[in-house]
Amino acid sequence: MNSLSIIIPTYNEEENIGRIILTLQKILQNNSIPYEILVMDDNSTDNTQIIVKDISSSSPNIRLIVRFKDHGLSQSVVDGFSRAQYDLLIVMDADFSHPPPAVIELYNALDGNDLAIGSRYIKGGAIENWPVERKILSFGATFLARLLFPDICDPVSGFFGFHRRILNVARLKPRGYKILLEILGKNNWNSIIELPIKFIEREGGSSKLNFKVIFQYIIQFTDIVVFRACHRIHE
Ligand SMILES: Nc1nc2c(ncn2[C@@H]2O[C@H](COP(=O)(O)OP(=O)(O)O)[C@@H](O)[C@H]2O)c(=O)[nH]1
Ligand SMILES: [Mg+2]
Repeated sequence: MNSLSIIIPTYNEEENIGRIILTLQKILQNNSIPYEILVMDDNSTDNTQIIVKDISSSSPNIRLIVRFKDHGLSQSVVDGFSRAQYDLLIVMDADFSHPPPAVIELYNALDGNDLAIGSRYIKGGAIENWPVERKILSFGATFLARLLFPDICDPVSGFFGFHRRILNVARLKPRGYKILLEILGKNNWNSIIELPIKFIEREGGSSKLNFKVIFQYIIQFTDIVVFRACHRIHE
């Protein structure tokens, strides 16, 4: 069995982080998958760090990494890629929007594929409990991304896995929330699979999405277009 590193970015997730780690531990143990979980925390001001430290004191494969500078979701995730030990990497949110059992499906799908995406927009996927403004924003972001990757239904999902071999960290300019698009746009990969997931809006804590993040997405999109024009990357 290949070992798996799961990367979870957090900022003030005290209502979710303990439960999501325990849920993942159970699922991974039941499936006999060797793993580590990296919690990439941007120096949360709530009890997130205390909760993770408490769990990691008895489980060394749960690792808390507190980041004091260059805060941001994508920056934290890319930092996690460098700190993770294993060759299979999965990124997911802390807030239960990404169904934990689907981690096993992504893991299995990486046997034979470079990348596996937990997809909200492929047949069978869904989004639950999003207000209409949020749906419109996501539609706009996905529409833009599909101009680059017309064959991928959800190129901006926050729930995905890949093999380290496809990653060239030096090329990435992490900003905003859509780190998957950055990976798709700036790395060479061949095979990709999308698996339907039901994205469920968080119940505990609050979303950190704001206008800055939306603006960062436009900059990121432009940067990827320029990068691809200069580097002749092919899917
Ligand atoms: N490290 C880090 N994690 C973040 C940051 N912003 C959001 N997150 C985490 O990224 C995940 C998704 O964030 P969320 O606010 O739920 O975004 P939404 O689902 O798009 O509304 C959650 O696990 C958050 O705790 C950040 O600036 N730094
Ligand atoms: Mg969320």
